[in-house]
Amino acid sequence: MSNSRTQVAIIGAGPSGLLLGALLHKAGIEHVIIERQSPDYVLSRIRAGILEQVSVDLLHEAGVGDGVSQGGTIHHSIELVFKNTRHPIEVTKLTDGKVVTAYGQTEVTHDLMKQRQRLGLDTVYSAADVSLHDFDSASPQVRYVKDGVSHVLHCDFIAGCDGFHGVARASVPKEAITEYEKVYPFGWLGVLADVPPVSSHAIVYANSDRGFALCSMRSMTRSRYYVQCPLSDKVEDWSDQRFWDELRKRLDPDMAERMITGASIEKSIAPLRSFVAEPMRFGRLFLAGDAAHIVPPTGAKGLNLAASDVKYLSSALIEYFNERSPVGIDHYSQRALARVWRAERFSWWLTTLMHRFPDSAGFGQKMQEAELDYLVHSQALSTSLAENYVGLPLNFAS
Ligand code: RFL
Ligand code: PHB
Repeated sequence: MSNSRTQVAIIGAGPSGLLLGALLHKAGIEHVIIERQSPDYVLSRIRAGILEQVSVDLLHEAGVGDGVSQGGTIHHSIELVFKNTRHPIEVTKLTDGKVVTAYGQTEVTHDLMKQRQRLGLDTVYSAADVSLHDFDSASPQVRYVKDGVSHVLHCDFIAGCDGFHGVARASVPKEAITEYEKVYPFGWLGVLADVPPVSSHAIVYANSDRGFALCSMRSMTRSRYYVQCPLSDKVEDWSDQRFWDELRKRLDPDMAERMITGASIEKSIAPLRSFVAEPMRFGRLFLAGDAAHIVPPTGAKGLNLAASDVKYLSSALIEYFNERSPVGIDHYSQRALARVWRAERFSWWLTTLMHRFPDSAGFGQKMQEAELDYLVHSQALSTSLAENYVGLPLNFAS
């Protein structure tokens, strides 16, 4: 059995954990990250692609802004497709100059991992049997097994950054936590391919009578596309040819014709879910990112919410250790949840507007078309879409 000590034990080396580690290190606060998977496995997960300005600013603050500055693509608009027709929403014009940046979660993770390596920061990968103890006392511990040896890490605080299926939220007594959840009756089939994106200046969100489709990108030579599919579908049901044929049918004719196809380099199906756990603090344990909340990917808020949680949490911990003030940690949960619920609302609204629901043929479909018509002709509703898409400010009245 080996014993060690740090100030903050971070569970999970996804974007939340890595970003929190970088910000704490910069402020001179010791931490260790404990991750269940190997570095290669963490990097193999293809997920988010769109960063709000708040998230880009945070990457710069954490000292890893060069990657996104050099490799990111700035978007000034969104393309909405419905009834086979394309309608641009001029996001930048509607938000006094704000933009989003297309830059992959894989790249964000890679940039943060490289920085940790360079700085010699402590990350325990492939940790087994991770468990959390005594976080309702002043001396919490994290236990884990690495290469057959048991370890106890003593700390002042634990940050649960271990995603939706992690151990942190599951360690909280049931009566101390309230969970809110909505599961959607479909999934997204995603394909990554080394072909130029059909739209490199804007994400395309398509509502079609065959279901939702999305065209995104990772670079000028790498595309990320999705189609709505039944939850019962398996990746093996979808040959590349079937995927490209289906995607084309859900877009407007011009885009369908311009679409360049190629062999997929990744293909996966993700279920869609809205989920929030309240509160986000339990004594000396804090939850951040997907460990505390999930949004359906429509609107691209998941990674961005993880980043804003980490901004609030790192500021609170820095205030605690460097200014001896508990005000930030006492307000963390309330502050983070105010922004979480607004992003939950936006993601739920856009998901509901853009997808085919099994029970909403006829009237439901007409309501979607009427709302989309209203949206593209109304400055008020377009502005609401745009200001949520670029991301709400970090500080707003709640
Ligand atoms: P992660 O990325 O799940 O990382 C958690 C880490 O914790 C580890 N872990 C454990 N470690 C130790 N002990 C345990 N017991 C552990 N259990 C788990 C895991 O191995 C993992 O490494 O959570 P994090 O860091 O909070 O980051 C959240 C984001 O990954 C997520 O919100 C986004 O990917 C969501 N998302 C999107 N967000 C956006 O902002 N923009 C997008 O465009 C966007 N597109 C998407 C998405 C998510 C998708 N899927 C697959 C759910 C598109 C898709 C298809
Ligand atoms: C992506 O690039 O993976 C992506 C973009 C926009 C979304 C969801 C996912 O709304």
